[in-house]
Amino acid sequence: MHVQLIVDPVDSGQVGQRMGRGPLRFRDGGLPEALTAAGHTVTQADVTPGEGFVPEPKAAFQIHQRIATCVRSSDAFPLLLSGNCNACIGALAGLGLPDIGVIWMDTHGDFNTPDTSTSGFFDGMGLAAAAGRCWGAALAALPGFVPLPEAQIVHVGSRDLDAEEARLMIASPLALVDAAQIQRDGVTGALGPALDALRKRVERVYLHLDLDVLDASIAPANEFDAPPGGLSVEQAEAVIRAIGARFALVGAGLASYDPAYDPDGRTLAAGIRLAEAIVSCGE
Ligand SMILES: [Mn+2]
Repeated sequence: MHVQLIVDPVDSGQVGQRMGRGPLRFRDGGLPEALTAAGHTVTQADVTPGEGFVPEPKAAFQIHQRIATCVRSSDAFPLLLSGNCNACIGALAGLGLPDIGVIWMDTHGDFNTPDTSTSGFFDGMGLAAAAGRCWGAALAALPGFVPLPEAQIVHVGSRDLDAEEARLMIASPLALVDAAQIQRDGVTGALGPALDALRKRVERVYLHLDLDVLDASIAPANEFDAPPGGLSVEQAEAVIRAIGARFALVGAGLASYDPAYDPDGRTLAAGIRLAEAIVSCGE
């Protein structure tokens, strides 16, 4: 497999801070070497927002456009390393596929809108924006971007949804397979029916992996204290295998990793292992 690592070291419009350090840690901490040792060829592209004072949403839309250009200009498998989850929008725009499914592995919903967010955290709206629920005018100006039909989304591993966000997700046609379901029924039992239903709609999928879907006792990802009951690395691998068994995986992203919360490198090692599993399932 030929892999294009797209390195987006940005968190909330800031370069190389907090979760923006995660992509650099993966890049410099062994991910390219691990993929090469597994027999893949790896090229790398770096993206950053524009110079000068850039408001946070504008920085995000600039990044989306640059990621989309990277994806579009290469036939390699795009593996996006990003500080924020909303960078997925750039990858989807670059792929430019209206009939793509998205598997979104995340403790959080990322399904707030400006009208439901109590924190004001822009990145808590990433999946809602990808689905066209907000930021419509800015996204309409992003070449290649098509709002993602919500019936083509499977959200996996949630254990910390905001109340209003949860109401939106439950009312949406997206499939919601939370961490408690996975711990109760296993990956195959909990996730299999949702993936089978998605397979009736689409053949190709993009996988978004927020590292905080893993249990913090195994792999601490960032400062947002995730409740217990998260996925093990083996369960996350089983999710990836279940996807690979059904779909053509056309791209993936790892996000929300702040190395400051990972002093002994357990999350780094887990992320590298999961990236290897992802690439081995790539189209
Ligand atoms: Mn997220």
